[in-house]
Amino acid sequence: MDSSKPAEAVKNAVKTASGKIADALTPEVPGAPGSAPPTVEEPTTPHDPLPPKPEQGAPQTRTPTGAETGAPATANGQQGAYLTTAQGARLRDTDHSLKAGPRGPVLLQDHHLREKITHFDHERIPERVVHARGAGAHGVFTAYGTAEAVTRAGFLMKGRETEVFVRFSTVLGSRGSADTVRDTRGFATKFYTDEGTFDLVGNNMPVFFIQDAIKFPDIIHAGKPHPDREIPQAQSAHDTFWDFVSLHTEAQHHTIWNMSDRGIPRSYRTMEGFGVHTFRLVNEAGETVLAKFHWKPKLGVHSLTWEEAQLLGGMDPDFHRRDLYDAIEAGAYPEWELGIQVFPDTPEETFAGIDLLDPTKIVPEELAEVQPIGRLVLNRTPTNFFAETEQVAFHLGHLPPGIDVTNDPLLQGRLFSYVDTQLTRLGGPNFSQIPINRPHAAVNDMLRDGFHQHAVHAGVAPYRPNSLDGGNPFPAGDAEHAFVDVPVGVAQAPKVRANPTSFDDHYSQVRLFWLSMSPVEKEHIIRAYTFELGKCYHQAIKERQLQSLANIDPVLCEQVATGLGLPAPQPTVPLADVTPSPALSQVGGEWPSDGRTVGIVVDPDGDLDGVDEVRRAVFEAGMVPLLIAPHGGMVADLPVQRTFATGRSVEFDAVLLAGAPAPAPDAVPARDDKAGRAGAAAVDPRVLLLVEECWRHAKAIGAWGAGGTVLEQAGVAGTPGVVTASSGAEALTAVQQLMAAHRVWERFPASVA
Ligand code: HDE
Repeated sequence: MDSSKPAEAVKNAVKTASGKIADALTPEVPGAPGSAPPTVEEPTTPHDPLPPKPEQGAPQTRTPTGAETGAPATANGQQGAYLTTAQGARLRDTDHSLKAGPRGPVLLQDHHLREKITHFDHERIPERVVHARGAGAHGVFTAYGTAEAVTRAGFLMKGRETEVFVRFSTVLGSRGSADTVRDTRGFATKFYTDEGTFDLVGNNMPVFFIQDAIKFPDIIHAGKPHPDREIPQAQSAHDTFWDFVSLHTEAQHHTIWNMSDRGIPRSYRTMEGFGVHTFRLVNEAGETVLAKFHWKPKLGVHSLTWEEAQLLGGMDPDFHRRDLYDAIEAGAYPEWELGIQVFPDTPEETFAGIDLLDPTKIVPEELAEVQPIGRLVLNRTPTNFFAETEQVAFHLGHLPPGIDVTNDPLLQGRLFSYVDTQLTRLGGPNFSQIPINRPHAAVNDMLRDGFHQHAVHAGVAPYRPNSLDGGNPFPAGDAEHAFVDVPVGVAQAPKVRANPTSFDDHYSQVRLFWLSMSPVEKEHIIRAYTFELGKCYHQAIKERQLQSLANIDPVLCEQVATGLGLPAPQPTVPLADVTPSPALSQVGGEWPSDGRTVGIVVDPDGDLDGVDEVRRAVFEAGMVPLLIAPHGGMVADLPVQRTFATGRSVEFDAVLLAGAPAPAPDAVPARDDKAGRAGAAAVDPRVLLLVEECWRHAKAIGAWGAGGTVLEQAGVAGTPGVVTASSGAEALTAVQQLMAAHRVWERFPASVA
């Protein structure tokens, strides 16, 4: 049987679904599990495994040494129609242990029972120490060729296409924690180049908490839950975090990024990414430059509001994961441009007075332009989360010829850490042979044996020099594009545990960041500090952090102090005279709305033809329509995705009201707390709540027909970003225009300038 096609039995079962329903489900809202709709009856006719969903990708079937096998990606997993043991013996029963009679004891000889349970007992591996919670996707990187002058890396040559796997993550939380917590996000990219794998292991913030890797355990121990009670999970709003960052003031720059809207992204698709460290690039002629890597999202940088983030933590803890996979499934492929800031490779390793080896500093884009060098498109979701996202192993030392490291002490420590952690996490030294980590370049190392060795090495001489294997493997030279360790000079210096004095400035760029924010972004930062410090138990820690805020900006300090009910201290260092960098603000631009979600409130007695038209128009506009109705299933011919009970405003980027639905039978507080406003209202109170929340989260709202009544009842008609239109098409057009700015910013009145 051809394993790429579903069995006849399944196809026939699908065909029996009513034509009417099948038609109504087209185009489909993303997220259906499985590649074919299930039948009510359990399928019993044997057939090969169903194919993966169309949008699912998998690691290429390469040998452990990087050779293409030509086998389909599905060969990575299961095959054949029948249940077997791990050794391939077909089994007739997996529901009953082998017993001495139906009521007798279980027999030790039951090899199937033992194999099944033993394997299950060992299904878990240690989660990542940091970045445990994440989501990955496959994609392709296409180079513009604009980096050819500065690097010999083959994958950056014009038009070159390279397969990639990207894993996004939060830092602090455990594997099962919520996606929308306030935290830094990881942005790690594995480029499978034909000159060896390149891992760009970055974050969504361009600076880091510490200047030296030796302090990484300290900042992480401070940020993780308290060791006695193991709370709070996945957040920095607690005493140990603020204790550390207020004593260790080089962390203040990264901390203000976390307190800004960058700490609560709307989507992985709306995050910038940064390599953070300065790298050294080397071209064919052996000339070098220093460079910083940037990822720029096509959809612009966009964040949640704090209340949205908190509600989502309960409503949909998988919000970012779902968003990433739904977007790919819907064909709204997440996209970024890779760019570099290029600096001359001078002995001082500074640019415009900024120490390029200090990872707590940025170089403002206004001083060194970010030059685009290629485009990343994520176009396939993983087929198996564990095999791909959990087992992918990144390492800063995975460098292709043309890209080298610098002496940034944070980077240097990371070069040690990543392999070391995989030894425990992935159970031995052969993790690069796991399918997702297999290089797409020929591998001929002299590493042998070890746990989980998949390669079958031939020959007798895994050493150099040798004559017994004919001298193989041979060292490569420039002509063979060997990796170059750039021969940078190392200054004569005493061996010390010390930083250069240029690392001592802990406040000027924090102030630069603050002054670069728009008023509404400043309000959010004040709110975040006030919230987080307000959650701390000890006043001494709050006072100490207020001192840092005073050294950043008096307005910031006073506003937070007011919220905490504490006096605002005076600065202990002179306030830096800095030039703001408008590029740091995420407000003010216009971006495409690809893959955004539009909630459509449906009244079963309302304009259903209009709803159908709008639903299709939303799809055509590259967005995802989610119908919200009083009950699940279908409303006439329309499939319902959310009910007033299951839906919540925070799932939608914009909302359209196609009617004014009367209170549904479950609109009683005893059944649904959200119906708390039940009473005299003619409209279901959950719909009013939805509109109120969308309004205060500054989302675009549109209505037509009876939908206008809802706007009136919610008291928002005629306010900025609220559209009353004569048809669904008109409402959608207006709402989509508003969505380009991400939010209706004028709805947030700012009290600080
Ligand atoms: Fe990491 N980091 N890190 N980190 N990091 C890990 O490696 C470490 C740092 C980053 O999706 C670990 O495989 C040290 C900066 C990402 O699999 C570990 C230091 C930046 C990911 C580790 C840093 C990062 C990690 C844990 C201080 C942004 C997730 C599991 C010098 C530029 C990768 C693992 C993925 C993961 C060590 C600091 C990004 C323990 C010692 C700075 C995106 O090895």
